[in-house]
Amino acid sequence: MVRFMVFCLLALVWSTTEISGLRRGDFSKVVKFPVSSSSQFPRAVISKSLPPMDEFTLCSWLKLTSSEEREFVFFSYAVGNGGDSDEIMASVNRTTSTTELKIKIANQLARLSCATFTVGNFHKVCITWTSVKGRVQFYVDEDMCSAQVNGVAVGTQVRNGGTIVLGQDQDTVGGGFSSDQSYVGDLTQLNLFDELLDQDQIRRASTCLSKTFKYSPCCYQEDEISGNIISW
Ligand SMILES: *[C@@H]1O[C@H](CO)[C@@H](O)[C@H](O)[C@H]1NC(C)=O
Ligand SMILES: [Ca+2]
Repeated sequence: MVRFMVFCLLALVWSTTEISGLRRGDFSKVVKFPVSSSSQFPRAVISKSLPPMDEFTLCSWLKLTSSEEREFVFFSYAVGNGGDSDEIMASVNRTTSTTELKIKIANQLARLSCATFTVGNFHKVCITWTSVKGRVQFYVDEDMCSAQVNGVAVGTQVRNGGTIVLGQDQDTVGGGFSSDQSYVGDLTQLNLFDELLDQDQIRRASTCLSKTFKYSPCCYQEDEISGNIISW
């Protein structure tokens, strides 16, 4: 068990590394995003094309290690050519009084303040969206964060063929980064499903069902489910 944990805690620092074929059990368990003032660094690009999606569930373990009051973008997927073409952008936004989770889908924003998300600890964050009524739900650890948000990108589809970047916001496809939106901390087990997971499935999606390691990012269990689009 100890060896397994050590293996899990091995970390890599990426700058402009291309990550291909993320799979469960890969060496690259945790990506560390150190503090940087460069607008280019740190970031990681996943070479993976997404299908068009009219609903999705995005889950990731996040440990934000900065208490700066600003936005920290952990996932961005951009399609098209130029402009602020956020097809999907997910972030944590900290202020003195709140920590909110944000997602932009087709450039439309949903945000929710989630008291259970704290700096310096690993949390499993899941965000679901469906084009039906444009409903967005945020989950931290095993619980849904208060109310759902409606009216986000109603009746639209997330387009295929874009580029996924972890740890930075793309204002253009594969570029347009800014240091004041960069993610600072650890990120692991990012899973993307082109389906709307329900509460029970959310619990099983990269959730450590093992009691001992409940809030550790490294505890795969038999009945855990992983993303059919991105599986880490
Ligand atoms: C962060 O949250 C605050 C408070 O809700 C808000 O005023 C601010 O615009 C947000 N920043 C971003 C980048 O969304
Ligand atoms: Ca930006």
